[in-house]
Amino acid sequence: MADKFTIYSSGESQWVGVMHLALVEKGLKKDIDYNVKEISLSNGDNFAPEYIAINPNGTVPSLTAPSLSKPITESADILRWIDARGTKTLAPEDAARSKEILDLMHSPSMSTNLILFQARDADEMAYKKGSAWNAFLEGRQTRLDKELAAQPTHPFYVSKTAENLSVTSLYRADVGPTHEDFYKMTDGMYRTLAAGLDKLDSLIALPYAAGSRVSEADYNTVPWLAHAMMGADTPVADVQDFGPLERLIQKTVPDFKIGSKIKEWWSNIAKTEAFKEVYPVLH
Ligand SMILES: N[C@@H](CCC(=O)N[C@@H](CS)C(=O)NCC(=O)O)C(=O)O
Repeated sequence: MADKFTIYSSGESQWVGVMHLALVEKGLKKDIDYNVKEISLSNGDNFAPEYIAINPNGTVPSLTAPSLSKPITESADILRWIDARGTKTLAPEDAARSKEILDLMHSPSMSTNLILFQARDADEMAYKKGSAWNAFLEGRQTRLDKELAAQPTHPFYVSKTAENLSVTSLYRADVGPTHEDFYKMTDGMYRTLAAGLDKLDSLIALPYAAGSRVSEADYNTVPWLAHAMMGADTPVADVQDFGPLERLIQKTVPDFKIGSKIKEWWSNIAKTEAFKEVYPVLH
């Protein structure tokens, strides 16, 4: 194929799911239509100078192609580039609704990092410290420290190392009074997350997120929810079990429930071939 492209992906990433759902939907095949470069987030390979040259945010996914003058570094843009190849299928019926859904799912206040890394009390903090997320943060820190030592004034490494250390240092400290502000902040963030999920419920059109056919609105939302459910310790094969995520949020917002439209939509989208291929389990 003339324009064989390269995707930068990671088994540890949520947002690569947008791209993988689109690749399956469009019938594009690994090694034939595109090559895959796997980036380890837990080793901080996304912070390697060679990768920062491709994606200055140090995030996955990214996509490069001979026809592109520069890499595409946002999952929503990657989906659209993939969708433009061949028959267009992922454009939303209701563009305004779809835009609102995309803006919500990608907004910083909905970041699933809250669920993965933060804590609201000493028990949660102790649990997180004993979890794989601690090793994940330390792996990144080791890599960032190394890259910063090699390039001490590089703006990306200066800010990213400080940002990661602000969380890593809470994991390194004994659980105690130093964590109180973190707990309060986290509690407030769960309130915002609950409100965001209520908003998502109000935005969902049925049967699919933006109307009667599957579109980019679905494929930018599935990875968020699958990752949030996994982060809430839902057994990964229990794709339809919202209980653990609801209970996690109810600790801050006692009457919180995942909305009925989200539940119906999830059940619909989970029956599609692309969902089944990319999400045999939650991740
Ligand atoms: N807005 C970006 C977000 C990408 C993103 O944050 N990816 C995460 C993995 S899901 C990442 O690479 N994180 C590494 C980091 O922030 O250091 C997109 O949608 O592509």
